[in-house]
Amino acid sequence: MIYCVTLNPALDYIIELEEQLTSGHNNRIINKYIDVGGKGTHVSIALSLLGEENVCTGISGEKDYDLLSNKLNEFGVQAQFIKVADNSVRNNYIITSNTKQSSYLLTEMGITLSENLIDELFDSYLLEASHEDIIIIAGNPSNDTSIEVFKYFFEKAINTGSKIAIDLHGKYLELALNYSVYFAKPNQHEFSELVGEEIETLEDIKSSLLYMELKNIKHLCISLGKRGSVLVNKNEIYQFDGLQVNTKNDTGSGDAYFAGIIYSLVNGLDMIDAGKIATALGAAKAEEKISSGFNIKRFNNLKEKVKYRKV
Ligand code: TA6
Repeated sequence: MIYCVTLNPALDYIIELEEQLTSGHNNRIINKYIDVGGKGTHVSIALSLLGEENVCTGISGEKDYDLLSNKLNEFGVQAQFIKVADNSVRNNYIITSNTKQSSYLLTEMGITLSENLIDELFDSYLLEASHEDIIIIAGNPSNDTSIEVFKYFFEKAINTGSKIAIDLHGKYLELALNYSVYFAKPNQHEFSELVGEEIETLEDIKSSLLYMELKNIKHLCISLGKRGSVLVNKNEIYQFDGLQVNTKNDTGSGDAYFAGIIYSLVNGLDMIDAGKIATALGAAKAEEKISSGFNIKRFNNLKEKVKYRKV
């Protein structure tokens, strides 16, 4: 089973502007949408759209949970979260415009986790996780969740024996990489921070592979933003160019990409197929106005357009 864990889910309030957001201007709103927010939730939606069964779980505020759950149901995903009384699902705000520019993302803090909540999560929804399973931890806990509580969570996940796939950043990513992880997807800046030097070129990436060995990361992706991505495993590196598409909202593209890698790994596909699928999913998501999902026909069309090379 694949468990998609979101430690700080959200509702995304998407505001579509007539023009690119400009300070000092009257920025006219032409549309508004409410969608699922949070990274693990998006990975779960993408895997479900690809027909890959998974459990969408985590720890959520109780207020507005029904709205989050109903939005997930629209994609055929059943929400199975621990609900925390006297807390709300956080609201994130995304400002987009039909100008192919990247969106603006404004995120609320969310709920503070505790060891008791972590125990409740494992006892309720991760009890059966074992060495045959994958636990995806996508999205940080709220910033005011202590690193000790996150460590408590992460060690419980490791101790299930499941393969651990992470999309984390900052201190939480750093902590996670003290353990053996199955898949990690830092961006170029995060990877530079992790290896302690500026990673600019593919040569820099090649020379830093020792880091990956040392850190025992089985599969590594380094996202390079508009320049696409690099996929690395033991002794192979492939670079995949980004796709030029009619970007409506790039929020959630990284989550769709992540789901593409997981889908490929669980289906035994090689790195080339994995990179093409992930890149096409991220691009197809960017063509949607909301934060979740993608057009499956468009994804299949884009998949064959992905350019790549062995490094
Ligand atoms: O990756 C997209 C997204 O999940 C948005 O839906 C928005 O909710 C934001 O990222 C949440 O990111 P965070 O790292 O705060 O969990």
